[in-house]
Amino acid sequence: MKTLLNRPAPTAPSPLTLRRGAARVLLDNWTGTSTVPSRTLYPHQWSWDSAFVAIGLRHLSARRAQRELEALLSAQWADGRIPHIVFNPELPLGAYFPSPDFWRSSRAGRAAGAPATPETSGIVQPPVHALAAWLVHRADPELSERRGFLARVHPRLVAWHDYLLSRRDLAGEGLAAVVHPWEPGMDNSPCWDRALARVEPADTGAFHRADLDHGHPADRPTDLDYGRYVRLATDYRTAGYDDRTAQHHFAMEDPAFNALLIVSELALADLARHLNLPDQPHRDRAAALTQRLVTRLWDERAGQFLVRDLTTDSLVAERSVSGLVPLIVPHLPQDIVDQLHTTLAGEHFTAPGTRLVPSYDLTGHAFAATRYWRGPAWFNTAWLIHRGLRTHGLHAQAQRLRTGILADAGRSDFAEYIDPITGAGRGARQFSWTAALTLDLLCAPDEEPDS
Ligand code: 2M8
Repeated sequence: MKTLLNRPAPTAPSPLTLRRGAARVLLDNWTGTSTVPSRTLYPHQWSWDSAFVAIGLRHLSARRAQRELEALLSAQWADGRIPHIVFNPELPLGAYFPSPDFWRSSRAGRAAGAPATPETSGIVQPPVHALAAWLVHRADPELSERRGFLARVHPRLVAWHDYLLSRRDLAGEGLAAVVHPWEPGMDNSPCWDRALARVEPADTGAFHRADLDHGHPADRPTDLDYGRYVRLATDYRTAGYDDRTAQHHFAMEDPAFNALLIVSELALADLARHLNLPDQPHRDRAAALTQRLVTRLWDERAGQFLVRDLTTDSLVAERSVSGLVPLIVPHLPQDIVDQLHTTLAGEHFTAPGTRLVPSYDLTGHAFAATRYWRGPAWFNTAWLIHRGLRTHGLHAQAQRLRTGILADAGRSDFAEYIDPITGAGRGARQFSWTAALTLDLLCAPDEEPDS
């Protein structure tokens, strides 16, 4: 297998062509109030997609980027959760599965605080939003001030983090837990396999997988996976989406999810300072979370973070990109930064076909080059790791990754993900976060991450 070092530098279209192409994707995927991840596969608004989209959109229109986040936050539940999907009521139910009539948020989730409208899902996704809000503000502080953007989003983002650190601290150990494989955003990662094996799948004949109308079955999760996703979501719905009473049969502490919470907590500190509110509580919280992340999820032998399964209270011995994303946390111990860097550059994550980071260990028993989060390399995790490398002063490595991201985005028509062996684009094309994060790398090449 070729290594990162002897692979020739990828070529990218000119920055202007790339920039125009990325802007076109974001314009085409804008619905009037927010951006869909893909017109075909994902025709509603997704939570962490919107945060990534806002980070890119700010370079085209800071106003639109603000509206993207505001639209998402307007669907926030009274308990603080930001739902992972906000449904567009104008689309037919069959446009995506699970549809609004599956989640039934306004009825089933009423006691937990779901809004009467719009209809949403009942689960969450990684908390990238405060980071996005701060970056969007910085793109045009004057507009932000004039529209009262930060003052309006700040309390909602605080409520969101409060939800994660109270209702979702299922172990009582100071980290947020995810209760469905869709929550960490890495749906069919091998990290969930053992925990999912304990879940009785729902009858796959009882639902129609709209994803297979657009995506190739060889790329997508299997029917068995879907049976289990549906079972877990159905059980949560039956419990009224109420974390105080729900019995969670899937409960995991995910490194990337919690790392993003830390970075977003630091962004909240910046927001608070700007609004003349106390910022120290946010910094204290970020410090406590960082300490818990290290204590509970760092694995010295693996040289990376691992997922913790709360049912067995043990670390899951699978290497996924989620365990490298914490590089984005500014105040990690230096030896951990060094080891993460070594792991990133080693055999598990150095792919022959791309400079992007595979979603799962290339040498792992469950590696599958085209199947979604079981191997393919994704642009959002590459962007996060790029930011992490810069955070820790690893500028040459960041620059290499940046070149790779731009080249792959351009030649794949902004694909959803890349086959790490062949380098071929896979999944949806004109995918929004690929375009948005490409735009961000082109337009903010020197923006220093806060620390
Ligand atoms: C994928 O997840 C959805 C379910 O939420 C799906 O497979 O239908 C994941 O890649 C997730 O991270 C992403 O937010 C979503 C929309 O792009 O698609």
